[in-house]
Amino acid sequence: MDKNALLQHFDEHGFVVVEDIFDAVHDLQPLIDDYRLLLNELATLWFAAGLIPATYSDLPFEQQFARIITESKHAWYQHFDFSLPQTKITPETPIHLSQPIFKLMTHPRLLDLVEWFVGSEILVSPVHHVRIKPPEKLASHKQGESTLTVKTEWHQDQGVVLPEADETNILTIWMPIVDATVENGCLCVIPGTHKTGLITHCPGVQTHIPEKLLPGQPIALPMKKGSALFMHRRTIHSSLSNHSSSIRWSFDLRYQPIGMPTGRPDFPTFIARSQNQPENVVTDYRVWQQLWWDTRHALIERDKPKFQRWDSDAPSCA
Ligand SMILES: O=C(O)CCC(=O)C(=O)O
Ligand SMILES: [Fe+2]
Repeated sequence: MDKNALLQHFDEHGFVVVEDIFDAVHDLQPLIDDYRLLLNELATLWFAAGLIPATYSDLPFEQQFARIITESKHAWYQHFDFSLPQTKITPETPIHLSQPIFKLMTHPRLLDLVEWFVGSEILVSPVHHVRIKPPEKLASHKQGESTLTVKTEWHQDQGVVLPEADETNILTIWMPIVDATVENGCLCVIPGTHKTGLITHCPGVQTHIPEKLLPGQPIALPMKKGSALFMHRRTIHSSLSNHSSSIRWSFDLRYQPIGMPTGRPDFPTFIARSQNQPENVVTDYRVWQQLWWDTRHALIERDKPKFQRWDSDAPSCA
């Protein structure tokens, strides 16, 4: 798709999928290997501590992953994420800040595309996650673990940051690390909803838009590994449950112009590309790592930092 067609699709529908951005061998395999290593390190520790019955190292990676996380008697998810949780941060809160993740976030082909939407001054927003969804049939007793490990309710990404960022052009990028299908829990979007305003979200286990307030017909968006979804901050979206027998995992990133609020002021940002201040572009993943470690330290002493704008008194949430 050329630039004009791509931007036109985005303006009209509020999202666009671009295929073959990431090469399976050069771009995604190092990331998968990084997570395989992490999984094996954790499995060894958890097995020794009696938290899992086996390390399952003879299984293919995605099945090993599914078995370990669904059998773990342990809060497993935060060990894999590259962002901090929104509550209860301690000096031991795990966060996985690896070079392959940094390389993904600063991938030149991805940033070339991001530049079309955000402009040449590109800041990496701290609202980013790995989502690891075990098969629902294995995972039913673990639903409370994290909202990032189960199906996602309807929302607008603008609805899960603070109002300070309402005018910030925050672009969501979502990319699957395995082919995302209707069976394993791909994303769903309601085309054109970026043209509506911000809709009331209700608090709950997940901050969500109640079904009765959904304007329009959703479509499922199956996507190939190597592709990425570019999505407007007001496009309403959700994801399906994972009914397959393997994990469905994905990364979601956010980019925005430098100098605008992120909507999560307690979390760190870095400059990924800039013509105006090239000297401030972060190219070493250890700088990014240190930013998050410093943030974790700063948040230990604090009461719960504020991330949500909604309260449950809204009439439509009743
Ligand atoms: O992967 C999912 O389940 C939801 C992703 C999402 O909501 C996002 O990336 O903004
Ligand atoms: Fe989202």
